[in-house]
Order: sequence, then C-alpha cells, then structure tokens
Amino acid sequence: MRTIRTLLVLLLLSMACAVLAAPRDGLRIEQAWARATPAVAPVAAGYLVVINDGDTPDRLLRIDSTIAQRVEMHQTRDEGGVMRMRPIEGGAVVPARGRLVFAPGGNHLMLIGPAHPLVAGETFEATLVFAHAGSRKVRFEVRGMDGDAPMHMH
Ligand SMILES: [Cu+2]
Repeated sequence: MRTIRTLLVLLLLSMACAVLAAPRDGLRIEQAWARATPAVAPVAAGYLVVINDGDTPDRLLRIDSTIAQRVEMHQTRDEGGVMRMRPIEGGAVVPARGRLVFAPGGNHLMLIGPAHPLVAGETFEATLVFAHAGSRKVRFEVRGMDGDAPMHMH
C-alpha cells in the first residue's frame, strides 16, 4: 500500500513537472539582440531565433516595437553574385520541430528609423505576432558594433 502511494506521488510529481516544463504552444524565443548603432543611423539590425518544439508550423507575421518607426523582416539573397536584401513577404515560417533563424549574414530584422541610437548594454522590448501562437513579448539586448560585421546596404 505504502509503495503504491509512493509511486502515485512520484507519478503526480513527474506529471506536474512535465506540465511546468512544457513551453506554451511549443515556441521558444532565444538570442534576441540588436547591434549598437552610431549616433545617427537610419537603420539598425536585429536578430533572434524562434524554436518550435511543436508538431505544427507557425508563422511570424510582424514585429511591433517603439524602438523604431517600423521593424521589417529581411532575407538575404544572392542575385547574380550580388547579395541583396528583400522583405520577407507574408511572414516568416517557423517549421514544425524546427527553427526560424535571424542571424548576421542571413535573415535579419531591420529596425527602420530607430527612436534613438542603440547603445551596447541597453535593452528594448518588442512584441512578436505569430499566426497561431499569438503575441509574445521579447526583450532585445543591444550588443557592441564589431568591426568585421558586414555593412548593411539596401
Ligand atoms: Cu536589411
């Protein structure tokens, strides 16, 4: 009897842990950061990774933030040897059991018309709007400019 009760408690505990550990609707947002800007900059670049632990794909529709006039999602494409950037139309897909990556050299977030210069060490908040998961608040960390970062041309 005692053994059964112990087993039952253990079972309930493990279930509780599973519920606590389960991320809400399977999306996790990591490595949200933006690059520091000079005193006057028309744009700034931001990055983040969305990890989908679920079995259904989702779509990042838009990003709202008071840090800039607007935030665009850009993809980088090789067009005849020239790397060009274009807005991602219709939202960015987060594959099932996969990830959507915005990282230097590839897809990135373009902060058009920053409200103020981005200074390393500061943070700002943004809201990611997903087709299925709804709105998620994310805090971006501003990191220093490094010299070897590719210049941003549009
Ligand atoms: Cu861009």
